Amino acid sequence: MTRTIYVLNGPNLNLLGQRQPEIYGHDTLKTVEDLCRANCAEGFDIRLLQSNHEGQIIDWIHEARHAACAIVINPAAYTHTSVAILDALNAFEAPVIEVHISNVHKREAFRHHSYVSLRADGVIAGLGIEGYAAAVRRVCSLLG
Ligand code: DHK
Repeated sequence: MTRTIYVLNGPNLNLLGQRQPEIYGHDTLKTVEDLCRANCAEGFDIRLLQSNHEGQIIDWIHEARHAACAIVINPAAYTHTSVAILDALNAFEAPVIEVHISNVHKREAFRHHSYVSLRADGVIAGLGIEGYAAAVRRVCSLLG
């Protein structure tokens, strides 16, 4: 049976490829989806989702409790603000990998803290969209 990796994306990532390309690059979320799928091992698939709404992301994390074998999440700005997303991830019992397209540590001080990192099994920042591919590969190797 195919195992599904949820690839969750937070606010403004629907504009990937259009907003601040000097920071986030020119590729779109569709390219991210294709890249993630191409990096899945046999027996795995991905479900890529994006929302600008915190509650929707929390609902998807709850859904993932019974529907996903792992979560790859770029919470975008919610990384730095959302105790609620952290709490939802703490109720998810399989691997969680946190991804940031940009190197958040090289940017404003408010981006240096992540609530999600308190739960994440791995954190990737600054690899551009290749960070998603690395996260998917890591999940597949962790879960065999
Ligand atoms: C994306 C965002 O939208 C920012 O709010 C984060 C993250 C960084 C990224 O690099 O993917 O601070």
